[in-house]
Amino acid sequence: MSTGVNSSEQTAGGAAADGGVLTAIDHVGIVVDDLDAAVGFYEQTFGAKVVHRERVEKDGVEEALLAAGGNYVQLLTPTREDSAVAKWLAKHGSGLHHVGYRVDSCQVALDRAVAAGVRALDAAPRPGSRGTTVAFLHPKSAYGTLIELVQEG
Ligand code: V0V
Ligand code: CO
Repeated sequence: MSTGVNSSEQTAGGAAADGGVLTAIDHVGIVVDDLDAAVGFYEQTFGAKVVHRERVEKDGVEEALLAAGGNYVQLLTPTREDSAVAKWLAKHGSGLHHVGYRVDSCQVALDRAVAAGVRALDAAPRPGSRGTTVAFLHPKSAYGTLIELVQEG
């Protein structure tokens, strides 16, 4: 029986019993050319607080994570010229780059997306920032949005 869209009831496989595998928006990823200036903008304009900063070598990014309720704004700037975000920044300038959806199991969500015909950018879940486990899905198979599946821990 359906328990409503806000139910957190879960199946053994990690999927929400009634609402699929996406449990929340974890973060919006915004690529910027000047990380400190962008952090200053969020602090001064909204009183937002930086809760985490990290360099993620695999992705070639430096990140500042700001809290927005139980979700995050992830400001990203490239740390090397050959990184995905450096390429994107050169092409588009600063702007919204990806959406991170929270899932209970990155593996379950990834398997489900791949089974549905979506092109994965990561063959298997891998480390993201702040100790998360993540996998990316190609924007060309997801209505023009780069999707990141984010599992805590
Ligand atoms: C590229 N395209 C995008 C896009 N990036 N469309 C929507 N959103 C984006 N972010 C489009 C682009 O306009 C082209 O379309 C096409 O895809 C091919 O793009 P490209 O410029 O040739 O770039 P590629 O193919 O070399 O690389 C694009 C992908 C790459 C998405 C494959 O960025 C990637 O592997 N991303 C996953 C890793 C990542 O983004 N890491 C940074 C965040 P047209 O012009 O052909 O129509 S790290 C992070 O968030 C972490 C660690 C975390 O949260 O924990
Ligand atoms: Co992200």
